[in-house]
Amino acid sequence: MNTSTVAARAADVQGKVTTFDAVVIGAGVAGMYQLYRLRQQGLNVVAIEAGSAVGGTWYWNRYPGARVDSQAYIYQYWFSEDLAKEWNWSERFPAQPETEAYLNFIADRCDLRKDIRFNTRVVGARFDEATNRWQIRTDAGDVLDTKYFVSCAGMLSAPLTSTFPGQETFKGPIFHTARWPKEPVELAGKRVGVVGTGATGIQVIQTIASQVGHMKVFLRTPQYIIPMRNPKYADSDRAAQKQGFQDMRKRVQGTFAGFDYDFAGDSFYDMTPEARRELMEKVWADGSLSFWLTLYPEMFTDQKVNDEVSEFVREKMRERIKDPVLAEKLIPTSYGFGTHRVPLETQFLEAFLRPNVEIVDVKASPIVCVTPEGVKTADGKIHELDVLILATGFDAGTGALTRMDIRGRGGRSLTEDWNRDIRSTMGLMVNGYPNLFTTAAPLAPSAAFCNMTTCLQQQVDWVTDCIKYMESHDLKVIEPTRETEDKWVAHHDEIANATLVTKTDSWYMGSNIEGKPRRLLSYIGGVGTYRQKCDEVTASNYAGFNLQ
Ligand code: NA7
Repeated sequence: MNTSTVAARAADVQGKVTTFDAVVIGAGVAGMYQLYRLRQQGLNVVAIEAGSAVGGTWYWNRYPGARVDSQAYIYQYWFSEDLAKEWNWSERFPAQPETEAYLNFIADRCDLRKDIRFNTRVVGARFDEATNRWQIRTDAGDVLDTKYFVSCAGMLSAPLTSTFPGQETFKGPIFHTARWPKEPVELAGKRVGVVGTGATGIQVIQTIASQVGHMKVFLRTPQYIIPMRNPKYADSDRAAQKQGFQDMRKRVQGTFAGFDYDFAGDSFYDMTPEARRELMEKVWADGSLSFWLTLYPEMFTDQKVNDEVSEFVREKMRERIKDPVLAEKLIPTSYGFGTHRVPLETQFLEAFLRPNVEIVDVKASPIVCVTPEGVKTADGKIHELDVLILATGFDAGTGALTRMDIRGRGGRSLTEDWNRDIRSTMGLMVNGYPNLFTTAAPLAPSAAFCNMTTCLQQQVDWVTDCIKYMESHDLKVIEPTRETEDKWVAHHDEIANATLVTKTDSWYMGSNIEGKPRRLLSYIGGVGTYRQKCDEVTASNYAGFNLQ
């Protein structure tokens, strides 16, 4: 052991050292389930959670209008039919408080909280090659010594809170949407600025437009949108969902994006323009992400197909925005429909018809800084505000892990590795980091092209099976070989680079972060295909992985 390792270990053990079989980061959808599954296996496991309660995304993102874009009956756990039968969703796309309440219900019923350390953040972790164990450091100064280290830290959990210089000088409050306070925020009558019109900004803007005094929306890139159809559920709907639990559980596992709907098998080129129009109208009327994820697979790869669908959506948007100047600002033309996340919305465009809502075109005149009075744009103008809302997004996929100091073999740093090149083996493990399992990490569908609950549960199940195998075979270490990882990265890139998604700038490509290596974060080969590939690895007793 060299001197720096000795020093690092000595520093590590200043806090209290506790030994575990497995440490899970996060108590959101994935972390809660991972804790449950490993505990069920008889392992001594703890989950570390930065928030004061369970929920992950649904704990942090409590901004006005926060709502899930997956239908409630597929945004749930599948491990217990009894629990599913007890829970009653109120509507098709529930708002944040209801989803958070559901996750609390699961935590209660599975008695999860006793094994979760809340208000605690993992700050670093080091793999000790002498013992084949991880030492994980928390901001409480404690050290957790563990064989297995499972990250359920989330894909969109590292918010970009310090977006602009001068934020600290602003006289009013600044809220990033993913750090929205639990206490009510008074917006009535206030001059409110909103930066960002992604899925989050859209939900905020459409919700607060009628409450605020005046709103300035700092808009850089307009979005294709789909109007959400969100009926309340009747008892008969809920009964049918409960009845269909097992079928639905199977169904979501095999579709392209982990939803219940899938491509219908219609090929664009086999259909007449009239038939295509009819299909688009029909799917559009569903008011869900099915318009994005079921029309034609070619929409993601073929410019002509994408152009036709994009124009259809633009036409739908133009019907709602008659003013040509406003239409030009709000309707996208510079990229294709569906080449990054498509938000569902409710009266979002209509918010801009209100006299108290104004667009500041920050493509033409970018934001330079925040001043005590408000936001300064490149044209020299200061936009005076009382409250500033940042819906500016996340360091997606990698940020949750690279913001920690994770050290693998030879002290190598995951932050440095991923700052150079974002790689993983099926999004589940990384060569050089033995016994570290990652959910919602790059190069798996769970990084963006999936109904998250489907993919997170599949990944947790894979990790759980792998750990079970390790324990039953008395193994100490598992790690994908470099060659296996190279093959997965090449496979991922081949599929990704054949799509139009890689041509559009967004967090999907990491391009919202300056200097982030460009690679599609999400595996786009389909959830069903991905599951099959993961299952093959399990069935082969982890061929392509070093086991000791
Ligand atoms: P997104 O989708 O990354 O959106 C961030 C928005 O913030 C987007 O409109 C950005 O414009 C805008 N932005 C970011 N920085 C700036 C600056 N400097 N100036 C102007 N505008 C800026 O984050 P969301 O939270 O909406 O959604 C993330 C995911 O959460 C979503 O996809 C769902 O899966 C749930 P840009 O497009 O970069 O021009």
